[in-house]
Amino acid sequence: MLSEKMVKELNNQINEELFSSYLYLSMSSYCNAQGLAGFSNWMRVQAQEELSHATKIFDYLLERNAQVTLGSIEQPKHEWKDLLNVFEETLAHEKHITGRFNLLMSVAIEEKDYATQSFLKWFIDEQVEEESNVDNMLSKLKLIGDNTSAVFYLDQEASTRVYVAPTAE
Ligand code: OFO
Repeated sequence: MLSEKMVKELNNQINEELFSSYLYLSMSSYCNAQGLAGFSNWMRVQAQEELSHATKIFDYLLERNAQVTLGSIEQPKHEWKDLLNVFEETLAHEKHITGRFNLLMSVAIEEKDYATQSFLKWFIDEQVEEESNVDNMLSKLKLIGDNTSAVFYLDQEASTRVYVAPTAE
C-alpha cells in the first residue's frame, strides 16, 4: 500500500504533468503565430507526451488502489520574447520536472517503497532524454542567431517530429 505522502506527491505530479502539457500547447500556439509551423508541431508533440506522463501516473495510482485527486491547472503564459526564449524556458521547466522526480524518488526510498522506485525509474531516465533533446535544440538556436534561412531549415526539421506513445511497462 502506498503511503499518504507518496500518494500526495504522485497526485501533485499529475498536476505538474498536466501543466507541462498546457504550457507546451501554449508554446505550440505561439510558434504557429510566428509562422513557425514546424516548431508548433514540435511543441504539440511535447504536449502530447506530457499528457501521457500524467495518465501513466494516474494509471499507477489506480493500479495501487490509491485515490487520484485532480486539482486545478495553472494558466500558462502565452507570450515569449522569441523562439530562443521559448526553448530557454522549456529547458528550465524540464529541469524543474527533473527536480520533482528526484524528490519523488527520495520519498519512495525513504518509505522503502520498492514498487514506486521501480515505477519512477522510467521517468528518471525519460528526463535525461527530455533535457538532452531540448538542450540540443537550444544549442542550434543559439548558433544560428538571426539567420532566417537557418531558422526555417530548423523549422522544417521540427515538423518531422511525431508522437510515439510510451510503451507499457
Ligand atoms: Fe517533460 O516531462 Fe513529463 O515527466
